[in-house]
Amino acid sequence: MARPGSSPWPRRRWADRATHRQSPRPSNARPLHVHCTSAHLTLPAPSPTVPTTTTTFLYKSDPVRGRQWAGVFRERAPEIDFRIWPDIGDPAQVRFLAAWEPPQDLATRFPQLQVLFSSGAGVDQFDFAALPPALPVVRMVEPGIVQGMVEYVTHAVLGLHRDMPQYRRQQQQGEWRALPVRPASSRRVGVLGLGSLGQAVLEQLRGLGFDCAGWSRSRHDIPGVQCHAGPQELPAFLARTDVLVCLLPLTDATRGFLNKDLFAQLPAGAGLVHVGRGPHLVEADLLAALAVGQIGDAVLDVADPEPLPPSHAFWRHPRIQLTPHIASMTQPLSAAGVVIDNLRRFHAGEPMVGLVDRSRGY
Ligand code: NDP
Ligand code: OXD
Repeated sequence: MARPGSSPWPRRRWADRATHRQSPRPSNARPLHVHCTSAHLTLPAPSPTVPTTTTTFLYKSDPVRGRQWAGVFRERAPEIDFRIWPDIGDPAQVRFLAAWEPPQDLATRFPQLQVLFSSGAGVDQFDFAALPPALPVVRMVEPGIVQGMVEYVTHAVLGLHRDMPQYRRQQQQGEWRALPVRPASSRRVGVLGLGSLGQAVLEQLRGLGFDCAGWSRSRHDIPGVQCHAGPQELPAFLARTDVLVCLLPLTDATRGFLNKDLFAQLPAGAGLVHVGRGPHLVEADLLAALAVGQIGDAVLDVADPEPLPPSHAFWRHPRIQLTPHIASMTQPLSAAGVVIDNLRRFHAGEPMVGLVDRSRGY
């Protein structure tokens, strides 16, 4: 990891940044038409410790969003040669890559690569075995993706809490029938995964008055949330959970986690909100649990494969609400700012936010 004084990048003084911003783009640069909304951002002020022109940051994901990243880089880190795939420039200069799916030959193609950033919160799309063993991998932890997830899960939990799927079914039958209205405090919500997303979701749900619990690998202490940790505390967590939210990362340990054994430990009629990854869920087990009412209703934002084939049972199931993996999305403007902050941390030898522990897979 680069440390002050040992960096391969020549330092620039802050005054140099303004000069660089006014200089014309190099003739080989592609024109960028960025709608600049930085006035709406509350990103930290730029510091003079950003790497310099010899450093290429390559973005390999949606090019429309990439152009928004480019605008933030131009504004806040103009010393960095920001490029959007496939305009890679000199591969030997590529030190940083932000990608959803990195190229297969990443190790040989970019021999100077120093950090791989995931353009999303998950990193299960990376083949860790194909990456250089010492290459730091950083997942996306940024306020935009957190806010989107909070909105989606809150909407889903409120919908289940207020019996919206049942009213939808009644409407289709022309049935006008009121169900009891329960206070939120009597509804026990449980969140699998207490990471950046799980914790933010719980904060919102707790604010709405739900009886909240969470489960994670290691012990957490979150005010107002009953925190459970490890396999030995999973049964107690499930037994008290009326609405289960899955916000786990997909790893070897969590693949197939939402299965019949787990469903059987929930109170009968529990709701499921699944926003993790499709392979967490054993589909046949969910269908069986819905058929006998062990799961009352399910809100699924992820599937395996995506998209589901047209004949798949989930599409028309009366107790499944399906969305096409839109629970949340990385927001380019805030994400680029967070990555620039991480570059500064990397450059200063500080820990980057979202650094992945490759041995755990998340
Ligand atoms: P984090 O890495 O911040 O948190 C992961 C949490 O899961 C941690 O609390 C971790 O425990 C826990 N965990 C991991 N493995 C286990 C295990 N084997 N047993 C128990 N707990 C475990 O992830 P994020 O909160 O940022 O994101 C979570 C996931 O959400 C992503 O990986 C992605 O799959 C999904 N996602 C889905 C989106 C969508 O649109 N549907 C959008 C964005 C993300 P500990 O705290 O102890 O380490
Ligand atoms: C993510 C996602 O991981 O969108 O960011 O699923």
